[in-house]
Amino acid sequence: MRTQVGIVGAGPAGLMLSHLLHLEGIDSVVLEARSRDYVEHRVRAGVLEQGTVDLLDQAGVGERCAREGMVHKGCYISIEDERHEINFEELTGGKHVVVYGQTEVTKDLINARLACGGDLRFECDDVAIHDIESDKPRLTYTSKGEPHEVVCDFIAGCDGFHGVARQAMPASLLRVYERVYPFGWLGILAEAPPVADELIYARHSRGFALYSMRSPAISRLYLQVPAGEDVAAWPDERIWAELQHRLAAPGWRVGEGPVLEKGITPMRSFVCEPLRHGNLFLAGDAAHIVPPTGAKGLNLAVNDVRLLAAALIDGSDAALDAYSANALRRVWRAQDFSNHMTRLLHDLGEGPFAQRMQLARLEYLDRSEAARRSLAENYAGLEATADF
Ligand code: FAS
Ligand code: PHB
Repeated sequence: MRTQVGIVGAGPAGLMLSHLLHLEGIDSVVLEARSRDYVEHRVRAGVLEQGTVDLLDQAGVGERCAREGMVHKGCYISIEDERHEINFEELTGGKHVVVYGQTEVTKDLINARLACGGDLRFECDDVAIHDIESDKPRLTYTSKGEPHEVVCDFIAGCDGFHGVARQAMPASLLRVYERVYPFGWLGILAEAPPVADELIYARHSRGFALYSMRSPAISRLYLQVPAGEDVAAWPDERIWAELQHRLAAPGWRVGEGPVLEKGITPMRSFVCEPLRHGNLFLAGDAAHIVPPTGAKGLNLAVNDVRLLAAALIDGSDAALDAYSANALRRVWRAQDFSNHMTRLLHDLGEGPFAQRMQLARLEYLDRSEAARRSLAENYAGLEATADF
């Protein structure tokens, strides 16, 4: 089998890349290890930057997001039981974010790919990457025990943090930067109509909490828990009781309901450089992980493939060479912002001085429009450009 771009992974990065290339007449094949059903129902991110929504629109896959997405002009920062709004629209001259589940973005992209004859292959086993330094890199995999090979001009590794693509980069060339946080997020999806009009990020002496949502019927909530915590230690009643504590506000209670999904996500900051070796390019979680406090994971993956698609469409050595540095510029911006939000709002376990520093930063955020504007422009998303 022959194609122009072989893509490993049918997450937001791989699917969006395949579609952007298709719109410019470039063929691609997407190899995905899991089933379509699994990929479409894997609960992850929920906040889309303006730039991500714009790109979905430009790519002709934004219609359902425009219809069902929840436009948020800001978010709340809650300190103990005091709530403060950060109004993105006022502070950024009109930008907002859209709450629309990653599951829905994935479904829309898969439908769009298949509607125009896209070559998506699910349940591919033993995907392997070969000859990335040649001008005919290859992908091999098995399907139902049958071996297959795809010969490509380029390979895009969009297979997430635990994929094979980053492992195919020569270890001697790869620079890795990592920070692991001593806590994680216990996340639940609940059949409980949201009772807040915007997300609530809560800094509380008992630990961080986040009130988010997916639709007018579904809430998405998170609690800071120690790293390595066993989800079995958190029966639903205990989760709700803790959420009520950390998200408390006068005359307001978290709306409770049946818990549909529950899981713990470890928190880390991770970047590998460079994002290209030979004809292998990395994008999304395959190359970098941000703590979800800044809601940047999905948005960074989409920004990477916006830049990678442009480079592959251009096809010149200069454009292909520039991809790594261009994408990493925004990756480090998002790393700094996500780390800042994580240190601002979590119980860091670093003692009383760190706690007072945190409260001083939160107090400054409340007092300074400049501080709020900086948070707002990073959260809503900085301008998408050819080199950033
Ligand atoms: P993805 O991981 O989404 O996709 C990679 C794909 O490659 C997967 O479908 C995988 O099955 C496939 N794959 C892996 N190995 C393969 C192989 N060997 N062969 C073939 N296919 C292979 N971000 C937020 O902003 N907010 C959140 O709340 C949030 N929650 C998250 C929760 C979890 C548990 C995780 C892991 C991430 C979360 N994120 C969140 C970040 C998330 O949104 C990612 O940034 C986003 O999924 C990145 O998209 P991709 O790079 O496409 O990687
Ligand atoms: C989510 O809705 O899942 C979500 C929102 C904001 C974050 C992280 C996760 O910062």
